[in-house]
Amino acid sequence: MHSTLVFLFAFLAAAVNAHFQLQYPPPRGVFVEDDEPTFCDGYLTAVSNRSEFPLSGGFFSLNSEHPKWTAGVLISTLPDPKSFNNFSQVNSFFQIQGEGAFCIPLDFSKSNVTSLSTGQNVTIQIVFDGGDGQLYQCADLTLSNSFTIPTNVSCTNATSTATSSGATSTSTGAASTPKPSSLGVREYAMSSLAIPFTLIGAVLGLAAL
Ligand SMILES: [Cu+2]
Repeated sequence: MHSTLVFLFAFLAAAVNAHFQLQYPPPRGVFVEDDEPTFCDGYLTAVSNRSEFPLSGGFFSLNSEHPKWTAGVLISTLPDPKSFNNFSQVNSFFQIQGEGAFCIPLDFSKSNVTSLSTGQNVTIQIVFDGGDGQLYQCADLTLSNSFTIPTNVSCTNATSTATSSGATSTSTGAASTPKPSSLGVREYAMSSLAIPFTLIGAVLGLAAL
């Protein structure tokens, strides 16, 4: 009973605060708003109970409390990374307009990070900027070429308005059948793989807005 109430209050607190909350894969610990501007939301040590995560065809999901935001994924292959220098950028940063739940493809097999293998332990760090500075949450993973994200893990998008400064449109015309909005963001992110867009570039792009 007591723990249920604690959980409920934690959930409500997260729901009314600004910033973002990584939903999947699970972050190292519960969201701490005041620590989110710091490395791994203030969680400095890799967890022992890592989440299995697919080498290809994966996604991550988050809840955005900001209406317009830029995000990206960093990865470290160290067993217990301790600084941003231990991370490299997985894919292009992307910009999305909308608050609420978002599901973004995270396909390591199609990323610019090579030589990842099944069974490997990695840490991802989600970088998010909704206008009040860069925010960070980390998840400790074990990669797998046989693991599929369970279908009960939510993958939805509150809006389908993904854009990017300098990114070309991903529209391919009317030939394809209508798709759910979630696929819009997926397609956008896939096409963005071809666009060199560094972390520094993302910061400069935001500053120019
Ligand atoms: Cu915020």
